[in-house]
Amino acid sequence: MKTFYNHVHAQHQGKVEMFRGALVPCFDVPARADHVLAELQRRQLGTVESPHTFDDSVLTSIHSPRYLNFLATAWHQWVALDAANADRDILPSTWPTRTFRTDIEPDNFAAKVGLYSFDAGTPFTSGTWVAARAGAYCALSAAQQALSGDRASFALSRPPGHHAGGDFFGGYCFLNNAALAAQYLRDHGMAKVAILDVDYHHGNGTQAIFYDRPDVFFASIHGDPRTEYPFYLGHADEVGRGAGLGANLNLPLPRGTDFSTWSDALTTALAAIDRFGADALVVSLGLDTFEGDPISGFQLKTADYLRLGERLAQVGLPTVLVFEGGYAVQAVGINAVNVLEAFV
Ligand code: Q9C
Ligand code: ZN
Repeated sequence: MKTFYNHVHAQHQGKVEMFRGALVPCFDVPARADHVLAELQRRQLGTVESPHTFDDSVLTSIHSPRYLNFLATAWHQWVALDAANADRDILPSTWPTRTFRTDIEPDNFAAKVGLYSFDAGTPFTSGTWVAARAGAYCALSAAQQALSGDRASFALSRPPGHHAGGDFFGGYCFLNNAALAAQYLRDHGMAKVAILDVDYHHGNGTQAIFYDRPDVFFASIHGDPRTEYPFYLGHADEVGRGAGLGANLNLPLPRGTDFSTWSDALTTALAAIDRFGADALVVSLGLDTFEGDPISGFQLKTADYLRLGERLAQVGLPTVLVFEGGYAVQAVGINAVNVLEAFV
């Protein structure tokens, strides 16, 4: 199994995020990816490569040109406001909620940041664009590998992607790596692609991107949005729209859910993916379902990730695994590589 590793992920290093009225240290730290890489190397699981690069047209297959232009220029705009901003991260503080217009991009920088985001937990830093773009290239390279016949490939990158929509960032995510991989598979001969999102948090960005489409099935197992982030999407009655009706499956579970219940939801999701008849599978591989995760509420144990890897392999499809959340830094490497090792 090939791993495409984002060698510049540490250039995205947020300082603080807003939590209960205070700025607290970021949970998406570079050490997360470092631990996964170290564990892959310790177990000598396949090869680790740098991603290939891709044309901008590949990014615009999922993200709007004005959003990509914002991401590419945001840091420069921020420092141009005040040279002292170079020492501070960009953090959104105002948003266009219901009744506001989103068709006009404001000139004001803070207003632009709000237009293209949905929370105050996702700092944009000097290296965010470079890191996020290289991460997208990792997911695309892994998709290429699947097209060339590899049974499984892994995109090891941060920042994660599944909360990012076509034109917004949030939930620590900027570019939707899993969506880009799925679209790349679609554009290169795979007629039907399934995305399985096993991150603790609902993949609102991925769902929104494909909600109207019949060719990409999205299934997600996650904390119930009535109590869990991202709160405003991920309910069981969201089943797709228009031509996409029936191609979206949400399986929300209560805080405290353990592997036996979680595993039943996985059975449901995999059965639905089988009925859909996908040609390839993209997995949004979040490890924040772990019992020791500091910001999540499921109770999966380290050995359970071996069972997950076995179940994913049993689907029998070319599979692209994309690293998402997982904030128990000491365990995330072992847990992620348990999935991968059991798969191969
Ligand atoms: N104080 C992913 O797992 N808010 N994103 C958490 C913690 C945001 C998680 C609040 C969580 C986003 C990719
Ligand atoms: Zn998550």
